[in-house]
Amino acid sequence: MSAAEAPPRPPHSDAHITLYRLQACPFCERVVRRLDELGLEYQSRFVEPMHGDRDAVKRIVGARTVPAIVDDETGVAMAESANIVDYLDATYGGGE
Ligand SMILES: N[C@@H](CCC(=O)N[C@@H](CS)C(=O)NCC(=O)O)C(=O)O
Repeated sequence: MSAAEAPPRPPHSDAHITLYRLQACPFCERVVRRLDELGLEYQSRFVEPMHGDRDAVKRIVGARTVPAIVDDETGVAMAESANIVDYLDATYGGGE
């Protein structure tokens, strides 16, 4: 099927964002709140509680802290809740 024949994909309706997070992590909840406010679907990946056991996250985003996100639609991978919220607003916030 060519791209022209493909069914239209509603903007940002697929879970192309992966959120690396921990239970009861206030920084993660901040990102979750913004994802919800923006109506973005996302997949949660709960990471190892021990910081030293988070090599997979380190490989993907360059840091072991959570939250971290990977956005397959834009190719962005990043950590730091404030930066993630800014990124989500800039990318999906509709210019508000
Ligand atoms: N400045 C970071 C702080 C994130 C943070 O401290 N996350 C905790 C979990 S709530 C963590 O990953 N701690 C392990 C570590 O600091 O290496 C942010 O805003 O995202």
